[in-house]
Amino acid sequence: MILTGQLDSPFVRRVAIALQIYGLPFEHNVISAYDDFDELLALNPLGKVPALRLDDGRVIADSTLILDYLDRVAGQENALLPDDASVRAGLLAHMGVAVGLAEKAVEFRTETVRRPSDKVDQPRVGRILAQIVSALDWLEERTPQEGFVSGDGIGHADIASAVAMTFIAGKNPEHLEARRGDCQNGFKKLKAHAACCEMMDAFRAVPFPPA
Ligand SMILES: N[C@@H](CCC(=O)N[C@@H](CS)C(=O)NCC(=O)O)C(=O)O
Repeated sequence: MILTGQLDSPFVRRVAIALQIYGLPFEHNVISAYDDFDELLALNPLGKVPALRLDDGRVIADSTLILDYLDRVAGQENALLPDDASVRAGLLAHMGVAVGLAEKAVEFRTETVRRPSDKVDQPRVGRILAQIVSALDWLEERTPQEGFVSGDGIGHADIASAVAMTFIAGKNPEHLEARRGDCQNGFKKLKAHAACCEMMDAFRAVPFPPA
């Protein structure tokens, strides 16, 4: 298997971390979604990362779809989402907000860093910021004081939350400042949960690159 994409992408990173946890060997093709666009388009018709090339040549894109496949390769015992529909529903909801938060954090940078400053659409940026704060609030409320969101062991919901938090802390830490009473405690549980995950071997093996 070959995983394409850089580890500064929270989506590539959540797949790389899961691969470490499963203990599945993979090659890492570190190309940029922007600077190596032609190479990426040849691999994934959407020109996006992550993309996972299977040994038979098929390519799966989108981190959640890749992880759905990998959970099945790893087998029921090692899957990072439980099978029980009711438990799974709660964790899918958590994972959905965490992955969506990462998407909004990336979109914020696309709107503010990649656009010429006189072309920035401020109302759109304001909407993205509101979505980021709302998602952070939602996740903070549902993150335990200690341990994992997924129960006894780490799961996809935990990984998605931790990589989103690390991305935001690395790129736009101002999002994490409590403001307007949105979150009085400064997202303390979310930060502690991410810090705890980042200390695990699977996270340290595929670290978020320093700026
Ligand atoms: N929902 C997707 C998001 C993937 C995504 O947005 N990747 C970014 C890099 S962080 C990308 O490839 N952007 C290039 C583009 O959209 O043109 C996933 O979970 O894989």
